Amino acid sequence: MKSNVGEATKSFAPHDPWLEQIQKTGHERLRTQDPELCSCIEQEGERQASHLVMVASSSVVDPSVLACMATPFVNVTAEGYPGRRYHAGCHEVDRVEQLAIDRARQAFGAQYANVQSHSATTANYTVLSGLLRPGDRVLGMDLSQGGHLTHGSKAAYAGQYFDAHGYGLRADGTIDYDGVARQARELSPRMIICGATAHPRAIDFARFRQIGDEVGALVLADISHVAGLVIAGLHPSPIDHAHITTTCMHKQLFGPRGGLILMGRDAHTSRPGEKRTLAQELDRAVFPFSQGAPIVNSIAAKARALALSMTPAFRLTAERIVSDAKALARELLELGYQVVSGGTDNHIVLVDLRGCAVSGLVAERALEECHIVVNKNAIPGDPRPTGVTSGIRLGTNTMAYRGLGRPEMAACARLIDRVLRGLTVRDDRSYELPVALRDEVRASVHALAERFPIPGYPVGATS
Ligand code: DSN
Repeated sequence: MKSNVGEATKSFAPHDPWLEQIQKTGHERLRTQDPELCSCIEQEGERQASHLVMVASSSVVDPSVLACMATPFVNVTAEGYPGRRYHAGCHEVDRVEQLAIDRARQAFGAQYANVQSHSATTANYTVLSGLLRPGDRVLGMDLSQGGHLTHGSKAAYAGQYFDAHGYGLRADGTIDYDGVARQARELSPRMIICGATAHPRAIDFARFRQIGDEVGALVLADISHVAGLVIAGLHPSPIDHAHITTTCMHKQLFGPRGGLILMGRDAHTSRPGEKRTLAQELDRAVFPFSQGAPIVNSIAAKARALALSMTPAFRLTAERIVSDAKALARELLELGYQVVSGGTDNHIVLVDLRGCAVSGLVAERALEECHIVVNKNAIPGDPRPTGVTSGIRLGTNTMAYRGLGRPEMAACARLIDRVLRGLTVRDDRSYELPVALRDEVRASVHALAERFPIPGYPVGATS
C-alpha cells in the first residue's frame, strides 16, 4: 500500500474535549428544540443500518468522516487557496486544504489536485466552462448508453451551452472505441469526455487519449463511479492519460458529498497560445470563475476519507466490491436474468428486465418495500422513458464495506428474484406485492443487515 496515513501514527495535540462537547450540545438542542428534524435524522440512520443499500452511486462514510462535517470550519469564509486567501482567519483552513490536496495527489498518483468542487457535476462544469468557450464542440458518452448528464445531455448545462455529441456501445455492451475515433475525426471536438454512470466494464483511458491526441482534443475523464477501484489499482487509472480527471467523493471513496479535479503529467504544461499552465487555468476556473468560498468542513471530510482510501482495509473493501459484483451478476444470470454486457468489471450490475415484463420503476418500488434499495436505470437502447426504464442498476460499494461477501451476494440475488417473481404487475407504474412475501423478504434483509452492521454505526432497529 502507498501509505498508512489513515491509521493513528502521531499525536499532534493533547485531546481536547471541546469538539465532542459542541457536537453533544448540538445533538441535545436538536432533540429538545427540533424533535421533528431530529427524528428525520435518526430514522434515516436507522433506515441505512437496517436496509440493503445497493445504489451504485452511493457508499457509506466512516464516523470520523461524519465528525469532520460537524466542525467549526462551517463558520469560516475562505475564498482563495492555501497561502493566498481573500479573508483572514484561515490558518487552520489552509492546513486542512493542503492536507486534502496532498492526500488526493498521493492517493491518485497525481501532480495536481483541486479539492474545492462542491460535486463532480460542478467539477465537470468548471472544467468545461473554464477551458472551453460557449458553443465549442464536445464528445461524451451518450446518456442513453450509460453516460452522465454532465457529459453532454441536452437536459443539462453541457448539452445546452456546448455543441455536444454522443458516442455509444457495441452490441456486446462495451464502448465502441473505433466509433469514438470515427466520430472524433468527423467532428473535431475541443474536448472528449470519458467515464460513465451506468457502465459495468473497464474503460480504456489510454485509447481515449490516443483519440484525443489524433484530433487535437482535450480529454476529460470523470471517474466518479470507479475512483475507489482506481486508487486500489483494480481499474486502469486515467491520471496520466486524460488531461484532466474529475471525481466525486461519495460514490466509491466513502467520503462526503463533494468533488475533486486532478491532473497527472499535463498539469504543468500549457495549451497552445496560453501563458498559464493547465493547473493555473483550472485553479482560476474553480475560483473565482465558477465558485466562491469553499465548503471547508467538507474539505476536512475529504481529507479524512482520502487518508482512509490509502489503507490496507480500503484495498480489501475494493477487492470485495469487485468480487461481490461478479458474484451478483453470475447468480442473476443463473436465475435467468439478462445482465448488460454479460457481467461486470467494476461495482455495477446493470439488469435488463425486458425479459420479465417488469419495468425498472416497478422493480425499484417493490424492492424498496422489501428494504432492498436499488435504482431504476435505462438500459442501452431502452424503449421506456427515463422515469420508468427497463432496467435496474445494482452496486456493491455499501454491501462490500459492510462485509457481505460472495455467499451473501447469491442470497441477495435470490431475494431480488423472489420479489420480482412474486409481483403481480398491472402496468409500468403499478403492481401488487403480497404482504406475506414482503414481510418474509424484509425479515431476511434485516437478518443480513444485523449480521453485517455498518462499521462504527449502531445496529439499526429492524421492525
Ligand atoms: N450520476 C448519478 C448516478 O450515478 O446515480 C448520481 O450521482
